[in-house]
Amino acid sequence: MLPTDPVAWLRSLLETGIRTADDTLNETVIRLAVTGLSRAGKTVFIVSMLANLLAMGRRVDTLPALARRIGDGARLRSVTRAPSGSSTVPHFDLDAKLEALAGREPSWPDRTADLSRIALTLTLDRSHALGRLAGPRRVTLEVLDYPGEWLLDLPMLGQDYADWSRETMASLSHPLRAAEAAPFLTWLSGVRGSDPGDESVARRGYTLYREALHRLREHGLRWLQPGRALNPGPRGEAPVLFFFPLPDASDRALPGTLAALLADRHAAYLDDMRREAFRGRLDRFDRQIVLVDVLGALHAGEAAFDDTARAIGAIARALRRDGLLARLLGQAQPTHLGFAATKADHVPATMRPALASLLRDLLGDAAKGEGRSVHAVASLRATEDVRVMRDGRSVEAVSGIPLGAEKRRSFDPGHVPATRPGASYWAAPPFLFEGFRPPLIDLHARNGIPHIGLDTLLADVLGDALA
Ligand SMILES: Nc1nc2c(ncn2[C@@H]2O[C@H](COP(=O)(O)OP(=O)(O)OP(=O)(O)O)[C@@H](O)[C@H]2O)c(=O)[nH]1
Ligand SMILES: [Mg+2]
Repeated sequence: MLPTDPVAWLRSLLETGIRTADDTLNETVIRLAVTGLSRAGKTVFIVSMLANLLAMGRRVDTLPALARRIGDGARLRSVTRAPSGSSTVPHFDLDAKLEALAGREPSWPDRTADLSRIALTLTLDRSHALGRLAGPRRVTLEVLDYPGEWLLDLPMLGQDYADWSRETMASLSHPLRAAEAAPFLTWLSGVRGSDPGDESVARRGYTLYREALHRLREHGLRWLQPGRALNPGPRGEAPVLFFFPLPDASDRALPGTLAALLADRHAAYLDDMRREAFRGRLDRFDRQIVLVDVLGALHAGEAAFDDTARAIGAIARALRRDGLLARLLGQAQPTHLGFAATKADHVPATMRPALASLLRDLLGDAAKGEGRSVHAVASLRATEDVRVMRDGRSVEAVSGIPLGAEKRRSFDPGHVPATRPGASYWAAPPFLFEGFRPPLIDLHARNGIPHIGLDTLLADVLGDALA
């Protein structure tokens, strides 16, 4: 049959040919960064994504939207674990995490303490005749996991010590922060930047400041810098960390003073982070997924919610094409950026569109544009949707086994606002957020892992590279 539009046909044939030649020469590598503040759900997301991709390779229909996306242009032959080669980054131990989740007493993964990496290889049959001659295509998907606390070091890269001190002292004046940081602030009132640069003073101030950060994290606050004070990583608490903000930090501290000592430490910390944590690791990625625990923040109250909103705003700005990362590290902007509110199984299906909409509202312009999408997901669905009575009316709710309990219970979590909530929302009874026991999954998750919306998110972020 003759093509109806020969020019378009010729163009598509040429494009196919070019793509095929490209694919033949290159085994494609996709680097996917899964980022998010601490406890956002990164590790669980990675476990679920990998287990579900491996199950999809075994023909289990566990990621239908992604399978549909791939089915149009190519067919998935297999999904296997790629050898870790000579990577210097520690290996992400998927098996150990799956064993813990699939155990008799299923348990969630521990807090992540260091960067780790894992890769899968997807082998795809080409759908078009020209491509089939060239044989199957191999796409290696590389994923990095790391402690969420480190992400907030990103906005620090754009500030000097005086700027950072000013900003940090201003946020410590917020009542909740001031109360939790009281021992540090009281001690600080007896200290001047012009005091001699004494190591033991630096150490004492750092210890008190770090303790304040730990208490604030327990309150659900997320704007906590520097990240390594909370999670020092495998190298431990090195002296480069021993700094804290000063109320009278200035751009021109005299040599030998405490202010100069702390400014030097701060500069060395940023330098170390650029070299060790970001360059060559978090900076060279093609695709990015940003996870946000919006529901946990709603539950933690207005101060924690505002804090999370501020943190994700700063991170989204850093990730812009002209943003901080690009300027500081010469990094190319990822082509696809997916934002997701996690743990969406804590609310019934009818509320999930509002959850995605709330995240979209918090992100503003960062979520707009080509290749950007916003979702509500549960990486590991621990609940079912049910109906309960509220004020004499039947309403949708969820049911699951609370952590530490044996029996399933129903929860009516409350309302999720579709846009950033105002004073009346915070005055109403708080949003209920209970930890649930992970669901029972088969050993090694051979049949995949129950989730909500992971397939749509992956189709948006990775689909074009696999189709
Ligand atoms: N019900 C439910 N809980 C989840 C889900 N994902 C994460 N969680 C909960 O959130 C906690 C944190 O998840 P992680 O994946 O460990 O979070 P993280 O972002 O890796 O945290 P850090 O390593 O501390 O930065 C888990 O221990 C679970 O209690 C989900 O899909 N459903
Ligand atoms: Mg983690």
